[in-house]
Amino acid sequence: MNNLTQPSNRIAIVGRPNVGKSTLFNRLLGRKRALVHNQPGVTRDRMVEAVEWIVGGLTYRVELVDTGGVGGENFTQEINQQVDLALEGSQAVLFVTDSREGPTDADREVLQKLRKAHILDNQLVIGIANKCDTEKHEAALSEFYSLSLDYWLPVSAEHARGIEDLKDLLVREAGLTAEQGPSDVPIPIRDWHQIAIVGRPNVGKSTF
Ligand SMILES: Nc1nc2c(ncn2[C@@H]2O[C@H](COP(=O)(O)OP(=O)(O)OP(=O)(O)O)[C@@H](O)[C@H]2O)c(=O)[nH]1
Ligand SMILES: [Mg+2]
Repeated sequence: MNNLTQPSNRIAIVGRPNVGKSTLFNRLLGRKRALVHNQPGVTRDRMVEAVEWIVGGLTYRVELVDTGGVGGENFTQEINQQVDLALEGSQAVLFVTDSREGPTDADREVLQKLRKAHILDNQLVIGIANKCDTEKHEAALSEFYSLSLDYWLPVSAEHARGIEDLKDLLVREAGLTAEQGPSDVPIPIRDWHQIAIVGRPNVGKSTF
């Protein structure tokens, strides 16, 4: 956890192994904290980090929770407990899947277990069809609707696609609480045009 004070908005990221949970966690955090690897079962322990998001001109302090992949070979007691803990008190759950593989039996099994344990009863659950790196991958999205979650979003955690839409949805539907800031509310950067200053070293970019 970094030095932000007690955020009240908690969002947990769950799903079977290797679907990109930690990549999404890092992307939503804006920094690389969780280990990402192309082998399943990399995340073993729950990781909690706080971040500030600016959405619609308001600041939201959010607590993000990454979890170890559940299901299949890694459906260990230890990881299940981590997921239970992560989901406890969270306002929203991001259920991450791999859009390239479509909904798998493992996805269904994880969801079934979470539902059976009534773990998803009180939270907004957003399905994330991850690895939609290009528009063409989004065609697979409708296949996921049979999993009956509140929402499904096409996202590429690796290439930062769909991330702003996800934050907008979370703020709108999960009832996240904005900071009570009077006049110091920052203006969201994405409403402005951004200009990058580039050039070879020592030509005065920073002075400019
Ligand atoms: N093409 C593509 N690959 C991705 C994307 N997000 C994650 N990956 C890759 O998927 C693999 C698994 O990513 P992780 O973030 O470690 O997955 P995880 O769900 O945290 O895995 P576990 O911790 O093992 O459960 C890595 O090789 C990532 O680079 C994405 O949006 N597009
Ligand atoms: Mg991980």
